[in-house]
Amino acid sequence: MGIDTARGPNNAPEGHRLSRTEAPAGIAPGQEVSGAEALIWALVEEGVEVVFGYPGGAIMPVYDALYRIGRPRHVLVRHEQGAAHMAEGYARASGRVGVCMATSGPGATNLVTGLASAHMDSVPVLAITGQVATSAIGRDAFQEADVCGVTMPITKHNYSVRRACDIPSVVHEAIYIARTGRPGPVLIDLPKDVANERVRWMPYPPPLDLPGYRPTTAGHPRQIEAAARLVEESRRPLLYVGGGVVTAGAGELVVELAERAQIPVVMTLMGLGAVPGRHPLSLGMLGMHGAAWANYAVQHADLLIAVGARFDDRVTGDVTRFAPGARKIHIDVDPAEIGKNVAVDVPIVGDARRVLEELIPLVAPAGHDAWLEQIRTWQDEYPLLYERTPGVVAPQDVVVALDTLTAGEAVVVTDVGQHQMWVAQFYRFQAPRLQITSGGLGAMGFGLPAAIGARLAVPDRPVVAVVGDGGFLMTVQELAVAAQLQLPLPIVVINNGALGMVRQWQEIFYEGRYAESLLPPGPDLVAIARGFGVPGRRVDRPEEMTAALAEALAAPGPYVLDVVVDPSALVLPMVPPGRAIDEMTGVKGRVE
Ligand SMILES: Cc1ncc(C[n+]2csc(CCOP(=O)(O)OP(=O)(O)O)c2C)c(N)n1
Repeated sequence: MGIDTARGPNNAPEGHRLSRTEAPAGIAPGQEVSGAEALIWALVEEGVEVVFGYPGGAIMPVYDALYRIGRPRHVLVRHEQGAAHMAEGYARASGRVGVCMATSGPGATNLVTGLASAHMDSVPVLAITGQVATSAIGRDAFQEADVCGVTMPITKHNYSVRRACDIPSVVHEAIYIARTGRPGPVLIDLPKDVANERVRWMPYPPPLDLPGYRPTTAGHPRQIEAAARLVEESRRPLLYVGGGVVTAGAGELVVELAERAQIPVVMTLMGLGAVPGRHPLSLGMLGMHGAAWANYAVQHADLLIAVGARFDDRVTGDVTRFAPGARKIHIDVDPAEIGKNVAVDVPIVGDARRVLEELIPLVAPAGHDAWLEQIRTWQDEYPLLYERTPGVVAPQDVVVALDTLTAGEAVVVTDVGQHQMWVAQFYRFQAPRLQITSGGLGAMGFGLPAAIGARLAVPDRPVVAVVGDGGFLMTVQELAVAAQLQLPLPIVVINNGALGMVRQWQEIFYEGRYAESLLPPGPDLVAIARGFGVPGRRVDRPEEMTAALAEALAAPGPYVLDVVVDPSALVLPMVPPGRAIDEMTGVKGRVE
């Protein structure tokens, strides 16, 4: 399977359109339209292919316009949280802006989790919400909620539209802001009377006038030179790569730099796949559940080159003891990230791709044999280990089998919990945008809807959802969407009968007091799937697991594989809270 990691026009800093194909114009300047129609035409002009949404009173004019114009494609979700996560999944898989839509009040507030998740992981999402009529705003009208107020801290920007004539430029700006600089979610709140107001359609696209918004994309040349000098002086350099590299389409350049100067690479959860997991210089994930060798490499490095990473606490552990002997270069498009958690020696604000393009020619080819040899010793001495109980499926084995069957080239969308970390540890993602997960927010219920969004975004790649039995039930109703659209989508439930990650913390830090983390037996997930018209199978024997997984992967439509796994399995190693990242427990696959 060939994976095209090239950066499409949507994700380039210049240009305004979302899709590679020019949207055919269906409307002429001067034509009279309603505000709702203007909104839909603007989406069409922007090349929006699909909108995930759910109708209701305040947004009915928009749905009526959508019905009459017949574009973009609309996917009716079964809960607005699903719409936001589908838009996220669509955006994360494709790099294009994902669009979701909901009515005012409860519809809009149901989007909040997905918007917060997109905000934390810098995912370009456009949310369109209906609002009560302007005359009713502030009067506690039926289904009124101050959505701009509610989403202020979890969106990159939001708009309350008051005049229909502003709608095309608001849509154009909103999409531009969502996908440029450090991407993020943008919300447009549209009162019902504004949606009904009549206006004349103007030439599209309207000019962009954003004096207060000019993301810096080119790094400072002197800082880039200083970085190159640090690389040359260093004997134990390490690249620390985050989701910003995936967003910037800079994975191949990181590989180029790594190979040129023989620099090993550790990745954050969000950065996985930026460098192929099977590449000899890839050390996999660092941090709380990172491999021991990756964390040791960080703590022994004399230079840390952070690219599109934000020194998150799950990565650094005790931040005052993170990479203590390393000088630090930090490349990030968002100036607010520089120095936020860790003091750096060379800060470079800019787009990771542009900065690396400038940096690479300044770095002389080099080898670091002793350093790489030291890391290989750690890899031999402290491999990723886990225990197997005879007759019981080890959850890690499910991920290893998935990795083998798909050669690390599937889009794997996870929910949140232990299974998410096992996928991060044992699935060796071969390309950017294959790993899709709610990293920063860690929102349970993300997996199934995000996988549906991803499935629609990249129809020619295998997409697999891996979810826990807890999180699966949080958004299980979206199975109806997968069934309705007959999406080829294997859903692998790692069923440990528990809220596994909570249970794990309770086992290690709360002396085994499993307060409300053990799920009562049932429900029958295969029967639930059948109720949605989705076939499925339960498997609990190790010798049957791989064949059952292969069957699920080959299914022509959605398929639920309920894998009953060892309930006592732990995600190890683990950095206990407050410790430095080389103070791991469970390096040998069990808690000592
Ligand atoms: C919406 C939400 N509520 C609560 C949590 C806290 N939480 C993190 S992991 C986890 C357990 C997840 O259990 P399950 O989905 O069965 O996956 P497992 O850990 O067993 O793989 C919980 C409750 C969360 N991350 N998100």
